[in-house]
Amino acid sequence: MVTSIESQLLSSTTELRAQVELLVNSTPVMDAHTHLFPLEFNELCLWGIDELLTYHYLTAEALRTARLPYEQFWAMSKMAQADLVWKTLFVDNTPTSEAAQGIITVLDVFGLDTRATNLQEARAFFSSRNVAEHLDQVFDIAQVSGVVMTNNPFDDVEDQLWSSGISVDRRFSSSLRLDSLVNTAELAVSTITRVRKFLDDWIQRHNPVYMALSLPPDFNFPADDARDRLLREVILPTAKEHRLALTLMVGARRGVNPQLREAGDGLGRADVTAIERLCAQYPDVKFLATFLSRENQHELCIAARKFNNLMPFGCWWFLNNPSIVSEITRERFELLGQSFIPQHSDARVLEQLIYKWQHARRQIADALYDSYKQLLSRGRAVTTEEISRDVNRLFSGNFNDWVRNPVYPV
Ligand code: FIX
Ligand code: ZN
Repeated sequence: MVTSIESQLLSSTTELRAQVELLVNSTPVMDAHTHLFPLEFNELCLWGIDELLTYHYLTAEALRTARLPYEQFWAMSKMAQADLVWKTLFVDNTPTSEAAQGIITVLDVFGLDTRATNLQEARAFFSSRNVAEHLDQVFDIAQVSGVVMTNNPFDDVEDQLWSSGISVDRRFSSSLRLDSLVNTAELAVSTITRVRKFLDDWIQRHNPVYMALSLPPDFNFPADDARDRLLREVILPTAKEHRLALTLMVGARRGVNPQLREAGDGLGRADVTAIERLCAQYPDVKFLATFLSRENQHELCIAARKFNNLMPFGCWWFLNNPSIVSEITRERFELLGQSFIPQHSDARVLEQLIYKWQHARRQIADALYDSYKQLLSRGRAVTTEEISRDVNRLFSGNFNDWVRNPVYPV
């Protein structure tokens, strides 16, 4: 018997809310940008309470309150640093920040004491884990089907690991990160040819899902500088030739306070028209773009409306706070329908997948529910199948389609 469409329509807001929550919380997500590595990458695979607490988001916060010089903090062992962060942010103060609440979410998921006065219980728990099983469980809890790594082709440690013939966990896709190439000074013409050959080989060997580059707020295109030349003569031709999307992460101001090391970067408002010009000049390259400044978010949506080779993704780094994620996600639904990638985790430590996705799903579910409720009030109800289609598109479909298919069918 065929059920009529009317009988499937979610015309009660209670039922609608329940279906949205169910689907948003149970649909697997493809995490488009992380700094995670699989177990095969040995010490590059970070997990456990000491890594979680020494995450740069938290060291920056702890060092605002803890009364000790930066150098003294960096001279401490990782465990001593983690103890200090715990005492400062979780014992002596209330962990209200997003990064601190993330730790609470992780501890709670594993049934650990969120009000502990020290890290004894948490350390005992994590060291009792079988790492491979733990990794599976984290992916399972976070409902993450796969993650994209950030691979630096010029990193010796990574290079040695790749060369040792490891077979990488299939849930981890590689990406070709080009920051160290772009940050090197002038390149001679002969070097350009060599670099192209080097990238071609790397791509052939490691099959990345995209090429990526982070850019400062003053990024301009076109420009009379070495970066422009690299883009035109190396990066964009390579993207075209290998049919690889190019991910641009714009607005990071590196080393604003170098004493804070990895935690010392800041942000700045960028010029979205530079990305528009790239999209216009390279219509056969697909761009994924994320901007770090809150002030650039609306402009990015409008640029994406003008160029269908531009895919906005994620609420990056300093934007990854519930209030801002909520605002940006709602703005994107209003301007782009479902043609964007709402979030990526940027996780560096395995268990961050749990909190970053749990917190993001909360905001995405609320924004999606409000959109459907508004639609209902205007005279159109949705079905469970439609919600499922939309969530799948947002959580994996848009990304998979973007990185697998060229702009125009050939
Ligand atoms: O450039 C990037 O990929 C940034 O995400 C990182 O550099 C940054 O340190 C980070 O972890 C942000 O979440
Ligand atoms: Zn990142």
